[in-house]
Amino acid sequence: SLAACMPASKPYNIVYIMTDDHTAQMMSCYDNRYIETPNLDRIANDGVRFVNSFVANSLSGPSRACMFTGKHTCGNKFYDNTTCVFDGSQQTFPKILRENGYQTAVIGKWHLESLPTGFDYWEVVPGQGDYFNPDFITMNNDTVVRKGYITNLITDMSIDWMENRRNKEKPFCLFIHHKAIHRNWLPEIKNLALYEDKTFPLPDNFYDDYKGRPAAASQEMSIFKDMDLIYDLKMLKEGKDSPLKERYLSYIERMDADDRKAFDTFYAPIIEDFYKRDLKGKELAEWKYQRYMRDYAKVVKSLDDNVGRVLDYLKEKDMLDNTLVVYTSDQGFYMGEHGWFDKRFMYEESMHTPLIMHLPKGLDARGDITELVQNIDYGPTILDLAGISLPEDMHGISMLPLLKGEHPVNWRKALYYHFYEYPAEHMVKRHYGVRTERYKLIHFYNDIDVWELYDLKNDPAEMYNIYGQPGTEEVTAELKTTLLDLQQQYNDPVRFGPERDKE
Ligand code: SGN
Ligand code: CA
Repeated sequence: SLAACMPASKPYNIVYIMTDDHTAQMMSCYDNRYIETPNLDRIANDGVRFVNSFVANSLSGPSRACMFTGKHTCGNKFYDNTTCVFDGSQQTFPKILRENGYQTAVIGKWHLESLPTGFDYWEVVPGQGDYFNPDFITMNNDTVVRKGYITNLITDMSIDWMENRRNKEKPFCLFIHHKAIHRNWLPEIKNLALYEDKTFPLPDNFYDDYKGRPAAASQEMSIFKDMDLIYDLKMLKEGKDSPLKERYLSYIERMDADDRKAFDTFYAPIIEDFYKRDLKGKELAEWKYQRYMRDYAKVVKSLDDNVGRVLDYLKEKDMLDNTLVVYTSDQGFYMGEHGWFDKRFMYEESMHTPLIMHLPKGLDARGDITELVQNIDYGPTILDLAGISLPEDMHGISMLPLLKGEHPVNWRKALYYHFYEYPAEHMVKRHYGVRTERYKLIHFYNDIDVWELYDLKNDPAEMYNIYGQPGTEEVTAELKTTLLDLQQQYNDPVRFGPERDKE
């Protein structure tokens, strides 16, 4: 018959763009208080915006391992950035795509310690990578220096792969993994002067006293106490020292001479003014906050421009109708909420991660999607989109029905979270917990045994730990049952106690 002779509809391509530490507060499609991100907004405006999108473990390596395996940390065994090496022989969704005829590539930040497996092409930065003239590890395990600013370079290489290096007979899945917006927020030279006139509003809970939240009280990620004046805030001056000064020098010394000159010239009057004023207390805290916000915003600017370049390329090549474009981050971040930078905690700003998508023809959802989703769902979704049946051992579930505009009544009602990197930098205690639409229950364990309960409807900023308060017995019991069910379902051996430490 005629129908049998018709070619099957072309398989979808996937362009997956993931940044590091880019939080929804700093995307205008999520939050209009701070900055404009017109290119990211293009994705959200013609596609979908997930408003309840979360990670399973708010830290780079673990988050990436959850994403690639579709499994919680207990299933992929990449617990933390500091002691783990990703077992690259395990199942990942890029491998499954490849076995099913896809071309796969990853370019940029990798951060899983072992080298990438399961990709037709990869070129990744060692560890965190550098903003200026960064090193890259190539597929034959050479380290090469590439000249330029990292966000531009990763984009150039990604477009080059799509245009010149891939097998165009096959559908593809490309992972564009940026270093931006990671600490220490070194802006591209041409963006240095941006946002200097802007005064960012302080979050309401900038001066949090952490009452009733001992784990929040003992962290080391305070803008006021822990942010390094030289390394983070660029206040380099003869005779001034700081704990991370040497690291800072090693980063800025990578710049070309003319870039370095422009960089030093830009900061000179700010440094001069800063040391002259000799700020203390709240004035110093708020000065640090403004500099942090400005640097972060400048780094976002390069990112947004480069996302625009990728979208323009796909448009010019007529690929948008056939390509799913995903934009997300390895986790959210604190922009001064609770007085903090960094992430790790199961609190909203860092458990949340931005997730917006441009949808190819055939997927009709538009606007906001409110269902609870997590980064373990990305693999199942992409496999499902490619028409590949899902392996049974993945923890995540396919979001494809949501992308078709459906709202399954039996969609999950609770998300599981588990963070392990302690004792370590920023000193956020180990914890696991459960988040439903309305509530969050967290158990901090290891060298502490503290439960926290938040009513996100009445207390979205998570300032009032209501665990143990009269009237919460029933909801607490329900959440504990859900938590245990999830720990059993995902086979997490740590159940209501520090069992992993005893193994
Ligand atoms: C580095 C940063 C930390 C950050 C971790 C993890 N310190 O160690 O501030 O929390 O990365 O970030 S720095 O002095 O080296 O900048 S992650 O996103 O890679 O998990
Ligand atoms: Ca990160």
